Amino acid sequence: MGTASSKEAPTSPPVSTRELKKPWRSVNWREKEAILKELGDLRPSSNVLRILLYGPVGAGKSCFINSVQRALLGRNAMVALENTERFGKSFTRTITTHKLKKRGGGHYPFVLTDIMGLEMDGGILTEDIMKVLEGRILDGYKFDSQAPITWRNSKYNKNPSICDKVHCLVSIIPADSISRMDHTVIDKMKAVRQKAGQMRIPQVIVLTKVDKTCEMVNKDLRKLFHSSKIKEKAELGKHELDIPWNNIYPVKNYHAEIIQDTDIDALILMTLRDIVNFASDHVEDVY
Ligand SMILES: Nc1nc2c(ncn2[C@@H]2O[C@H](COP(=O)(O)OP(=O)(O)O)[C@@H](O)[C@H]2O)c(=O)[nH]1
Ligand SMILES: [Mg+2]
Repeated sequence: MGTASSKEAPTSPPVSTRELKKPWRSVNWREKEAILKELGDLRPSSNVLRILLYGPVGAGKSCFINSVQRALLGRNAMVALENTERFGKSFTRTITTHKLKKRGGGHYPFVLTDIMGLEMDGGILTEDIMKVLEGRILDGYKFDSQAPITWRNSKYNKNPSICDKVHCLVSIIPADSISRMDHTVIDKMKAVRQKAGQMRIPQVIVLTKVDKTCEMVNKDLRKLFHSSKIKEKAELGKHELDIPWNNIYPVKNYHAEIIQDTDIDALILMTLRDIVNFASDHVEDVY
């Protein structure tokens, strides 16, 4: 592992790859409507399932939130502000929870919580992420990279309910720069993972920017699980963060596309369905 990923490292051109005859994961690219129905029918044991997204700045957290909302609505939508590639420091400094709209009106019973990025220096403090896991930091709190929240703060939640706690922890990692991720960032992530493990919170890695990582995938997203390059990046993520192989989800986020793409939607929805189910199982098992 080399230097910074927090300051968006200069990106190398997409690398060509070996095409695996057998995909390393089998997926059904035509499942979109079935997943939408499944998510629409979901009645979790708590009013809300809270999914926390965290990772290095520029990893694609905000884009993932927007992509999820687009896939659910079947149209362009923007719920979270995205960073520009050249913008080094974390754009999001406050904790923000995004509700997700349903096509016919109303909202889904799951939310995505976005926090400040994990820069090497000046990023969110690990103590604060742990407090978020416990449901102790209310929406709108502005993170201070010099000092953790204290119980005196008006955004400190002294009595978190089930709905305030995190039910699935999602590490967002960019596939194209995973091998250049800084050790400080990885160590922060490991500390958070350990805490989440103690709380029995399920954990997932979402590997973004697969289109930037592999030219074959850039041309045809359905080649994703045939790409030796993406498999190699997923293996690296598994190794670095010690997450089970089947909890690693490569995705392409909407970033420049204005019109909807069935394959992007399918991949985002397949990922979302598993995350939501893990969160739902956790609530049933623990509370
Ligand atoms: N090519 C490509 N670019 C992406 C993808 N996801 C995010 N980006 C770009 O990466 C940059 C940072 O994304 P953003 O969501 O703001 O990162 P955040 O800091 O983690 O919230 C933006 O310029 C996005 O357009 C992806 O899957 N593919
Ligand atoms: Mg962001």
